[in-house]
Amino acid sequence: MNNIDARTHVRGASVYLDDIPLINGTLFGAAFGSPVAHGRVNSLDVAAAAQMPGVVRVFTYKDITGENQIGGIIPDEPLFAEQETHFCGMPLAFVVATSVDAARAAVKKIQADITPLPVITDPREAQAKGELIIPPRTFRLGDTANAWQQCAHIFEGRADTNGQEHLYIETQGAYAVPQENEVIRIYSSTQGPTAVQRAVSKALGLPMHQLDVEVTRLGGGFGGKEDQANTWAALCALAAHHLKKPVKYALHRMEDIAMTGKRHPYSSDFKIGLDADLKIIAYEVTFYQNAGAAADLSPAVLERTLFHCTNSYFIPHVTATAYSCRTHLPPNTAFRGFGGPQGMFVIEAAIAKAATALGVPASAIQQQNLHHTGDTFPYGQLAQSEAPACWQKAEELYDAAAIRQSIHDFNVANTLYKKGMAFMPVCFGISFTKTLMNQARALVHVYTDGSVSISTGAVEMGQGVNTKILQVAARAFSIPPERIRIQPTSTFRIANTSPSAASATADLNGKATWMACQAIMERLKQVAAEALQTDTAAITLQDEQVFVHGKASGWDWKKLLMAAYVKRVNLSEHAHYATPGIHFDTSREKGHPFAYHVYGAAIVEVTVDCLRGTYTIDAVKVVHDYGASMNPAIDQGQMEGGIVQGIGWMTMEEVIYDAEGRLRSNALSTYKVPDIYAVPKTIQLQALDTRQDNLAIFRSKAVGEPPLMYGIGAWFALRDAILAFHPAADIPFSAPMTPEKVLMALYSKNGTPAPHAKTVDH
Ligand code: LUZ
Ligand code: MOS
Repeated sequence: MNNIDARTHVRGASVYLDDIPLINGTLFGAAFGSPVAHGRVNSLDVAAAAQMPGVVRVFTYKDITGENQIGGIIPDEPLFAEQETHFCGMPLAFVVATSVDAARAAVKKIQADITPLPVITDPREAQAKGELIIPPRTFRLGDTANAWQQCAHIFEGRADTNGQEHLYIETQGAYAVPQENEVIRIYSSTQGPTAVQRAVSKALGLPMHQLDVEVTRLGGGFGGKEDQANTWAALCALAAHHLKKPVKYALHRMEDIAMTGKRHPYSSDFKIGLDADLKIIAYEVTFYQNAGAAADLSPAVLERTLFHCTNSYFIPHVTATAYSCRTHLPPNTAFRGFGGPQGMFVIEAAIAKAATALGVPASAIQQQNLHHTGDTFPYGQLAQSEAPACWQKAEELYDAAAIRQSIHDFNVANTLYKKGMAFMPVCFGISFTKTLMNQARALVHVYTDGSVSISTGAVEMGQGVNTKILQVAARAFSIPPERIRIQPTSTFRIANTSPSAASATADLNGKATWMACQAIMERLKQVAAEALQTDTAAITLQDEQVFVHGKASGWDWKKLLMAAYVKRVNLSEHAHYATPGIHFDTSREKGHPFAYHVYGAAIVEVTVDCLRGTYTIDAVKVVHDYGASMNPAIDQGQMEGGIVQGIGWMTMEEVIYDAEGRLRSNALSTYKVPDIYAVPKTIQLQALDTRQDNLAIFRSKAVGEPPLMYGIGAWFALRDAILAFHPAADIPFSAPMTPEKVLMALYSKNGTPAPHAKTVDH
């Protein structure tokens, strides 16, 4: 079925935060962020700002009625800086005025006297100075220390991946509207309504039952609104609480880019050992995660890096250590893949390094080491592996041998253009790595007119989760989708929700919806069974509005409902789902954390212009483990979007902070994202047949995050093309592979010099 938001989207009628009709008297906020990444605040002068026309009040930490704290996993993040600033953009004050322009004009009048302190932006430097968010963690399998002796080949190296701006089309924002009796309704552009409710509750010192966080939909989240919508909601709610007036703040794009955290940059060291047959025997890896100035979700992201550090491969001896390093950048946060992609890049780099040194294609090492069902992951879970199946199907369906041959022929025939290819297998664990978060609830009401209302904790952010939940209910009740409405997500209807994240939202909330619908159906069946034994006329109502004559059978949906209602049968249900069978013991770093894994394999093809360093991504050809997709159109959209987003991260998006911790890539003029010319010319998708899992909703596997990681193949395909031009090129494992880096590698002085371009192609 179509995405249920399609009609309002194409007519511009979908309501986002900034489209909510304003209540008379609404005030507008703007934050003043620290201009100094790390510093001692000597004074903050807001007097001039307070005198500006239209300004109602300027708030600082002194106005906080609860605790000056919005940290989630670890309480280490003040809402407002007090005596010290920890990153550029850290809120120091919040101006509230009668118009957006007045608020912003007043922000410019705020004077902060801040003595700069030493700034750390590099995670390795932070680690060396003991600046860690949490103690380091190590996942172990086998015994690497003794395994190196069995290795015929050992390679070591370093790999770096940069951050990534979320660039959701809708920026962050909130609108807090006071109700009677100190209740505040907060419209928030958040993936985690409960996270917002908790953060506001703490900052304001109000119980959660006075905070109704409501979300209709987001214009994208990508992880950026899993934890970082809290700040804006807390600022607006604080002001609304003091002023008893509605307060709104929708961030400008440049504020959003400068003040919010991004994907974590990682710097990593690897050591990989193979035997003479190219079996990977041992792998040691150390990850330095750039967490930014506060924990945010970094410990959970770090954990997922460890979970995915061997990607789709079985390696008998693994030691993986990860440091979450505190720096003076905005706290980095969830981003599609959640640390997994960063871990996968490093193992792919290790394999590529080994392959080049041994003179074999990387795919020979990759394929040979894919894990099989029954192999153990370093964290103890046993694989139900589709890795070899996806790989083989991709190889056959897309004729990898022919692709390889045609690239070879092209490269022989051309001097100034070179093509390259890479295989990218993906294995992604589905479940929040924190077991307790794998729960969801659904509230289903069936009305006596036959219409159905559904509330869950799921947040629609363009991923189509509401459509999928509606499909679940339509199937459960066997009624047309038009009879069903998915309501906005609200903390007053559904409590204690996990954020819409981890690719698990449709699974968790869909299962809860199914359970609620089933419970109602059981009661309706009972009513129907009893009615069939009596005179059907006996259960009609006097009211002719309500009386429904059935056809030959005498029964339809509405009549059944009415019969149930007359018999005082409950037509509502609140169901709770918790993923069964998952557990993880962090003291041993072993367990069964994931409900299931999603697999896939991609072939990525590129062409490099060896004079300019520019390139095109020619094709991404994928075999993906969808299970029994319940909505192929939505899932295809998720795939294509994820692939392009992954390619952007790997090839062009360059987050740059200077040594003082100021963001230099703070607008779309300086931060390049994929446009229509950058997307692959061809994206081919093929589902793996008949691979399903019971813990996926209707055996339709999670599709949100895994496709992003196919984008990693673009980096390695570019490397392949560069090596075709200059076989001894010096290509640091450093992402993104921008055209500048391609050019430097093409003409790197390392090893044999680049062949001179004497002839021009015809
Ligand atoms: N968020 C989270 C996530 O809190 N825990 C996770 O395991 C996760 N995984 C992927 C994306 N977001
Ligand atoms: Mo996420 S990275 O909020 O699933």
